[in-house]
Amino acid sequence: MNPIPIVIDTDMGPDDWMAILFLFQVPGVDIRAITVTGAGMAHLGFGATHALDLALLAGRPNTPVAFEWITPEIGDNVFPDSLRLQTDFFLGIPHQTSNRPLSRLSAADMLIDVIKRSKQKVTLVALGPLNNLAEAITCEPSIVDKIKMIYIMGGAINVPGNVPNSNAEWNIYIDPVAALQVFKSGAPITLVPLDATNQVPVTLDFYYTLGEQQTTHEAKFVFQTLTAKLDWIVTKRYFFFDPLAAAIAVDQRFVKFTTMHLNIITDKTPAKNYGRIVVDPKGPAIQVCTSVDTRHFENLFLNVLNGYRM
Ligand SMILES: [Ca+2]
Repeated sequence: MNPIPIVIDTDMGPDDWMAILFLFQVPGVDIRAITVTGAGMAHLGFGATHALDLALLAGRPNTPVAFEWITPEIGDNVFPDSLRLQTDFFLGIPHQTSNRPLSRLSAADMLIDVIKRSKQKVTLVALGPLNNLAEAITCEPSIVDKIKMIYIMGGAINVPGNVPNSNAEWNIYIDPVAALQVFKSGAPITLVPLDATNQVPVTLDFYYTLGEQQTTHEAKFVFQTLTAKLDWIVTKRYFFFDPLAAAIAVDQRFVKFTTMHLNIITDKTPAKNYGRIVVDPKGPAIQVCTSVDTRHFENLFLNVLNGYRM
């Protein structure tokens, strides 16, 4: 069987690192490129070079990495600076640095190029704000026909959000206009919202289990990442946001979906609704992950990271 072609679009936060290392370890997956947005967790240059470093760690140093050329106009909706700075410096985790160059293509052009050149339809795993995808689809709408599925970690539907207005979720809130362009593009979309990720907290039990079972470089790096996030784990504030979306992109035996017609509120007033996802019969049909078998996910994540069978 041909390997599944995947492009990861990411804002390179710590849970993105875990998701990326997981995907590199999945048998039968071909990571064609990593495209990095500067609108999310890591500032632009740092995020992109970290992606090269992770590709090196995963033994795929030639994976193309492209980034946005211009820091997007994202207004006031940004992650808190303290989080961004920690992310910029890889949470202080020691690692080998790649000496490979970043692509000469912008992130959007890389998305277009990889999708157009692929013989098979391409799966996109979107782990950050959606401005790269929106730009690619706007510049070259024909790529939509060659997208197998866009798996998006984002949104909060029937649960509270996690941004200052309490109703939206970060990835959508940072650029709701871009997210709505992607929603309306006609590409098939599977959304992994907070409704689903709330079901996969990073528990101390999982942390200790990973501590005992870290046989690969990938598993060791994830353990170090979680160690740096231990205060969040202890206070039950840390979840497998992006790793869940990545896992669903390659294995759907442990989740349930509901198809919903959804819209995104892009009006800035009232502020409490900005970036919120709402059910709207006129909105595009989106496959939404609503239920997760938590234990199955944890085992899958642990096994794949360690190079065991899925
Ligand atoms: Ca992310």
